[in-house]
Amino acid sequence: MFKKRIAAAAVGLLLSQNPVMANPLELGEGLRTADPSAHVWQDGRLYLYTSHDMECQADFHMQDWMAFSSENLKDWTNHGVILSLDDLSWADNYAWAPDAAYKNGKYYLVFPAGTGFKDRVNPEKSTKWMGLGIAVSDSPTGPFKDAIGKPLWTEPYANDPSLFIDDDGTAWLYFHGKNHDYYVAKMQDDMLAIDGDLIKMDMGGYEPKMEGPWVFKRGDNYYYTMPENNRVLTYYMATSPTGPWQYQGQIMDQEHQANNHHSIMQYQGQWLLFYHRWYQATDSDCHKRQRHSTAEYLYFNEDGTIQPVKRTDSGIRDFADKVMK
Ligand code: FUB
Repeated sequence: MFKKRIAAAAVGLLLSQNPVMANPLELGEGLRTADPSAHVWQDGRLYLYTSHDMECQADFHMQDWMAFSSENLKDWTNHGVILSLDDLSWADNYAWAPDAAYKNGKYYLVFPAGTGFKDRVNPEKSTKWMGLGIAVSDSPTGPFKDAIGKPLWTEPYANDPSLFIDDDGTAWLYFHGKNHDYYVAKMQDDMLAIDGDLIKMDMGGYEPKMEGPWVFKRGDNYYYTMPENNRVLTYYMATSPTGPWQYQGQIMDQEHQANNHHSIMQYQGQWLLFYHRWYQATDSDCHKRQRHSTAEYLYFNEDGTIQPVKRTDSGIRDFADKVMK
């Protein structure tokens, strides 16, 4: 495992020298990443925590999680694999969308993982289960260690965590599950368990199917954003991290009848949307669309609502000139 991590990091470091600066992000040639979760930490760099798709994967049987960082959003450092299913005693599949947080002087990676098999032809035969784990490190790029050696809970099924630290230091854990999509858990201060029960949120009467929630705060407004029906990025607003939420509509439309997964954050005063796109891979034997991390600028209206974002090829390639002048 150690050798695998070093090799992945070394290959990525070499490939991150590529001068092309556009979508998809130049995270490493031949590397398929998805579900980018972006954060800026104390050192002023922007960190991306991603899922890691296997080359030409037939289903989402991913094995590990990766991290990347950049200062100018043009030159990316590949920090390699930061946690793998091999490091877990309780899951052997579905290394899906991670998120990260900094609290108590430590970095936390919250991640979904699971067991069993999803039978897409005969769903009644499926044995797939997923839960959320919490890993900790003194470094933003790991290696991360499973902090409790088990999932945070086993029921209900949970996937796609979003860990939001509020201004008062409270950590809120949002996720998507089966029929439990609009719940949030308050984390204990030590981040090793949830504090109390899952809290059902008031979504203002509109609760469509969704994946990958992402929560952030801007001014006095909280934003609950998500790929509605797994495809179209939409959002709600509230004045508290637990709602009541008010639906606001679309941020980004769908592409290719395929999933999207995103994060929204502010870096150097500029708001950014990180997400993934399905590109026809030209450097691959399977000649099918594979997922790659991408980014766009994101803007707000005066009333705090979000302006719709279009997918572009140029992405944030002029970030250094435009924002860092
Ligand atoms: O990457 C695996 C899964 O696909 C994620 O958990 C979902 O959000 C979708 O992006």
